[in-house]
Amino acid sequence: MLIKKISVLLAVFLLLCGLSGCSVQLPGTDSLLRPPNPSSEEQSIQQAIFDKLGKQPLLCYPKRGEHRAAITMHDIDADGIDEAVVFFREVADSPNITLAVLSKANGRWSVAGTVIGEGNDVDRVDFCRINASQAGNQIVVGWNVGTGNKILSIYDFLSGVLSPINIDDSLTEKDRVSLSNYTEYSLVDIEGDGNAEICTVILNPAEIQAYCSILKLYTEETGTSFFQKSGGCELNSGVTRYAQICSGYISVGRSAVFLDGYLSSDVMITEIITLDKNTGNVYTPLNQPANGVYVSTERSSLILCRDINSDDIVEIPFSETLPGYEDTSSRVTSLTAWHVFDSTAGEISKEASVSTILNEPDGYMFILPNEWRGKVTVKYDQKTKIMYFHEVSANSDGKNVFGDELFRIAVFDSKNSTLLSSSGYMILSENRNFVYTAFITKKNPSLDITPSRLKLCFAEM
Ligand SMILES: [Ca+2]
Ligand SMILES: [Ca+2]
Ligand SMILES: [Ca+2]
Repeated sequence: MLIKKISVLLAVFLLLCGLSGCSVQLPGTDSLLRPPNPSSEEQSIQQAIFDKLGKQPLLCYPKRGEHRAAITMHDIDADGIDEAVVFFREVADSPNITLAVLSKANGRWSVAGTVIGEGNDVDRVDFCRINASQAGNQIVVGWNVGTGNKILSIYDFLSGVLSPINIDDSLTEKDRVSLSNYTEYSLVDIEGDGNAEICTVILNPAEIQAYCSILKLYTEETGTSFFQKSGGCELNSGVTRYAQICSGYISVGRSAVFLDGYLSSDVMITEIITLDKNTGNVYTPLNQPANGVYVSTERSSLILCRDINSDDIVEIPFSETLPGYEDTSSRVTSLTAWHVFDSTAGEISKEASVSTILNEPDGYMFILPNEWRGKVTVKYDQKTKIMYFHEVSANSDGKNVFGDELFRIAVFDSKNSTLLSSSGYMILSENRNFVYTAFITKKNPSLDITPSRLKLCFAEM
């Protein structure tokens, strides 16, 4: 049990550090990105571009994704030495952005290859092994084009040569365009064959149904590689915008893409995109209109999917009513039960992997031990920022009511925490602004409420 709790906390910690498989895609963060003083290595890279162009490159930063720097170091061709991947404009008002790959030999950087990008800004850049028949990764670049449109490009860097991998040119122009456009994309080995595919998602293009496509790399005998659509399916068109896309597993060895989207400003759903093992087709198991299947993942709390317990399987958060709130609704004091999709049964798992109480206003979560479920409920006082954990009792009608207080979690301003020293509160966690504390009010041996347990169950968000 202790190990499980530690793994849960570790998962939370990794999430806070941004190391989980699911990357939250924040809106444009130009204002947050201050170009740091370039290191001497970065100066050498910029100098190599200057030597090639005869002018100083104006660096561009990817707006979203894992790699937000204008210069990203990555060993693309797997020779053990990092290349530098750089985005820049040659002149300030140029509509074009250049992607350059530089290599280092004998201590000197030089430009190995450049291509003009498809857009006027960089959305994301990723590195992924899409072609398992060769060592190294491909460079996947999402370009912003005008307002709202995004185009995907994939580049090879083989034997020191940078070249785009095209979409099958036997397709019509319209099909090629529709395959390379995206609202979101995710890299996923959906067939589990060791090669990554690219899942592109388009939200309601020109008022038609939202859909996803799986782009797969094919290599001809001549060695020429190209992308073709290997599958796709329709998505929920009620979604107004996406909050997160990530790839992960729905069960051991079975990959999927998880898509969190807003139905309205305060209602979120999750869509799962995976392969139907029987037909080999891509489908959304939670939403199959043709088969009359709709498994609701609607929730009012705007919480995203994640692998909450570090077992590689992604959980979907569901809001549950806590005892005592059956006749009312409260967003702060609801339980979030993290369930997996049971692909054998074709439904959401009956048992939650983990249950949490999320206090979004105060920025923390409390993992409710399974054996406390139904026995413990909470009250929240927004003014004092105190969350009270109570026993659950039943009234004469058999309805759940609040019993005795067991413990409370209080948030103090870190500059004004003198109260703490004499009050019996213990510190659960602290940061620059706040001290998170707990006070055990009543011993309840059957629930095993101890300071060390409260600490294990608590995590800042
Ligand atoms: Ca290399
Ligand atoms: Ca694959
Ligand atoms: Ca999990």
